[in-house]
Amino acid sequence: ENIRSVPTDYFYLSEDFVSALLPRPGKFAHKGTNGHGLLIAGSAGMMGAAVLASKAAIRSGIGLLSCHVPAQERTILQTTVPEALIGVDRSEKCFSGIDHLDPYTAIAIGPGLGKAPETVEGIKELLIRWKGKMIWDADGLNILAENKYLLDFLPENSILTPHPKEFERLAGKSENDFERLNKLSIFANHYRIYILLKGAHTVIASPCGKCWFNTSGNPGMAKGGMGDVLTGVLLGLVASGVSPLEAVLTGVYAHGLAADLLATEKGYRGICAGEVAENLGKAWRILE
Ligand code: NPW
Ligand code: AMP
Ligand code: MG
Repeated sequence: ENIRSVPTDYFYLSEDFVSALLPRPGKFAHKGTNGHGLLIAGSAGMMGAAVLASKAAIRSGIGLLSCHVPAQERTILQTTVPEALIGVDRSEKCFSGIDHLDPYTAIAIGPGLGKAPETVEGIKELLIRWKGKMIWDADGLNILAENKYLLDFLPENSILTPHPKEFERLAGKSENDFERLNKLSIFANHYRIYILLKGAHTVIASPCGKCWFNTSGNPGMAKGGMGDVLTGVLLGLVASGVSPLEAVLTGVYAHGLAADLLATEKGYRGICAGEVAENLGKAWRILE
């Protein structure tokens, strides 16, 4: 009886609804008007996560993408994602902080980041200085979960993308799906954020008490790196000027749709995260 609840409306995402929501690029758009996203991701041994998120971001409408990576790992990204600009950290092996934030229209942080003490300090400093659009995933979320007071510093309308384990770290254990769903709405409402509980039917909770269940995606996505791709999609959308609400609804659906289209060619077993990122264009083509 000590569990609060917030009034919540539940919806399913349909292709028509998502397609109608997706803003069309303007004819006179150029890379300067399409936003400049910053991805803070990767650490020694987990640079794949940064590569996957970058590949997805550059296929989701962003004008420019900068990746902030540990100094000794820069070549991996520079060679696999030539479209991305690279900024290097003072630390050789992990994120420890970033000097200039002015050029960016949105920041995504977390995939493959690790939880080194200097990374935790870097995140604390970032949260004090950055009040703009943000997407949080993976170790970014795990660091928030281990330092819960930081949640109060999240910019309003930030997007958090936990899988069930990451959500448990943030919000504690749930007895059942109903309790988990209720906690999700409370979390979104309390911190004034969008929070996506990833899974076979990803749930998107908004700060104003609405929840959407995604209908795209397939079991072939139950593989490492799929969530890192979603982070890139969301960065691409938000950095290019799509509102956080429209970005979460269209991004989650498009991510699943790209995997569905790929599965029709290669089967559930045959698809992988990198190919989903590369296949995003087919999903955008349908939705645009
Ligand atoms: P179990 O086993 O059921 O108790 P972690 P991670 C649970 C990076 N990556 N439903 C499940 O727990 C990420 O970006 C790098 C229910 C599972 O064992 C992170 O920075 C890659 N439970 C870092 O690795 C590619 C679910 O969570 C546990 C669930 C660690 O991220 C891979 C794992 O969660 C990866 O993306 C579900 N739907 N999903 C690279 N190539 O560089 C997950 N669980 O301990 O947070 O580890 O998600 O692998
Ligand atoms: P992560 O655990 O962070 O790598 O994220 C996994 C991604 O794959 C999320 O976007 C999930 O919604 C998606 N996913 C995982 N398993 C399934 C499934 N069985 N059906 C549909 N989507 C899935
Ligand atoms: Mg993940």
